[in-house]
Amino acid sequence: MNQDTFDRHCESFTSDGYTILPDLLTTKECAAARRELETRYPDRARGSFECLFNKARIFERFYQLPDLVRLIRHFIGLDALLSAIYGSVVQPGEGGRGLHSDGAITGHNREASMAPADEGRRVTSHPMAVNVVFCLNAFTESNGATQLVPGSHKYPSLDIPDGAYENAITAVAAEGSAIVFDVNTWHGTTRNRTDNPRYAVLSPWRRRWTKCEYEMARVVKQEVLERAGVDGRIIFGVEAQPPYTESWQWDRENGRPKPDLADLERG
Ligand SMILES: O=C(O)CCC(=O)C(=O)O
Repeated sequence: MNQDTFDRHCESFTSDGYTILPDLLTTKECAAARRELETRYPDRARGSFECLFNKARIFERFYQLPDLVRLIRHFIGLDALLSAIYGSVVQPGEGGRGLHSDGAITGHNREASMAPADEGRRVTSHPMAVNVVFCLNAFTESNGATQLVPGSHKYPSLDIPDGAYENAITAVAAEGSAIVFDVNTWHGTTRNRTDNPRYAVLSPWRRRWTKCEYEMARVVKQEVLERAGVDGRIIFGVEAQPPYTESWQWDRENGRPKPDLADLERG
C-alpha cells in the first residue's frame, strides 16, 4: 500500500471510526477459511469458532498481513496485541439484532470498571483497541453485512448515541476485504435476507497494557507461535506477560520463570 492510500485509510479511521481495506485475502484463502467455518459450525457452542489460529493454518494469515498490521500499529502502538480470532456466520434470516460498541467485557468500555470520577465518559481521545471483520464472502446490502455508525467512536457516553440507527451505514465490501474499526464505534450485523450464509472472521486487537480476551501467550500453540517468528512474540504478547514470580526469577523475554527455576512453571 502506498503512503497516500495509507493516509486516506488513517483519515477515514480517525474521522468515521472505521475504514475498509480491500484485497487483503485472495479468493483461494477466503474459500479455505469459509470451508473451515462450515466444518466447525455445528460445534461452535463448544468452542470450535474460538482461537482459530490454533486450529487451521489458514487463520495464521490473519495477523501476518503487512498492510493491516501497519494500520493497527499506527493507531494502537507498535507492540499491539492480538486479542482473539473467532468465526462469525450470519445464517439466512439471522442478524439485525441491534448495535453495540466493543470492549465491554475486558476492555475500556466495561461499565462496571467506570470510576465515579469518570462521570460516565469513556475514553475517546485515542483509540484504545481496534476490531477487524474479515469479509470471507462479499458483504452486500442484504446478506448480513456489518453496519457501523460513522463518528460514533467519539461519542463520550456508554449509551447508544442519538440517531445511531438512522445514521448507520452498511459496510458493502468485496470478498477478501477487512473492516477495521475503533472498538468505540457502534456497530452490529444487518439482517441476512438472502438464502446463503454470510461468513466472517473477527479479530480484535488491544494496546499492550490492557487486558485481551484470552491470555494469548498461554493459549497459542508453540508451533503456531514459532511459525509467526519474531513478530509473533509481540503479537501474542509473550513479552507482555506480567511475572507471577518475583522479578529476579522471571525471564521477561520468554514470559516464564528463568530456565534454572523451571520448578516454578505453572502448567
Ligand atoms: O459480525 C459482524 O458483522 C459484526 C461483529 C461484531 O459485532 C463484533 O465483533 O462485535
